[in-house]
Amino acid sequence: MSLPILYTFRRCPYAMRARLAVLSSGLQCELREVILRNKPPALLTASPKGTVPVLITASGEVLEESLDIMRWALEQSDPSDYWPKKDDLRSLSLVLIERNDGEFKRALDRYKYPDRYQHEADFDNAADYAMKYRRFGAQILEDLNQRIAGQGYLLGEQASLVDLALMPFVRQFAHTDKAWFAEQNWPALHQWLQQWLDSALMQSVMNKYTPWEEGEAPVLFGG
Ligand SMILES: N[C@@H](CCC(=O)N[C@@H](CS)C(=O)NCC(=O)O)C(=O)O
Repeated sequence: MSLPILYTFRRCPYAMRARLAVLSSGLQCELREVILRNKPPALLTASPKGTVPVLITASGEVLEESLDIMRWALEQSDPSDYWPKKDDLRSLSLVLIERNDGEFKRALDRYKYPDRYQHEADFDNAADYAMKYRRFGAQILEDLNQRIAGQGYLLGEQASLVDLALMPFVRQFAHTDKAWFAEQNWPALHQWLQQWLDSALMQSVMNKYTPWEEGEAPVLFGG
């Protein structure tokens, strides 16, 4: 039987969350590392929108949103109970992910790469623009810190899909200026991030793979 195929890019936070979920599910996939500026035709044929991650199931269904891939994996096998059973926790997860992928990602991109946004109406100069968006992002991080404080994870005392979904983005924000991040009064968030970064799960997810080429022997991931 053919394995599901996961097109991914090591440093993409959306692809990271998909790999985190697949790995924690224990399912096995064929991993295809992609270079974003040179996407393989097989990926674009399966998913013309051209983003990663993309997962093609064994039956040929194409999942082209990271959250769909996470749910696809955890709905089949979830040994760590990451996908909450209760409706209210599922709804809260989706609200937090939507804010992350919308407002927070927007702030992250403008803080990290201000020069790319010179055409925007509120752009004055790169340094001030970056700081403005760092402040927006920091408000959300402040909220995450409060949610984690006293319970350890975003939804409670147990890690969940929402921790996996947000962590790669918090990591990117933190790594943009590590000294600044470390100075912020967010002890719970600092500990939460460090714990994920040190985890065996995250270490495996960050393994390096050479970019995939058509006709190569499959690279197995997870399982
Ligand atoms: N909503 C998508 C977003 C995925 C996304 O934007 N991925 C970026 C890389 S981090 C991408 O593939 N961009 C296309 C490109 O840079 O060519 C998801 O959740 O999977």
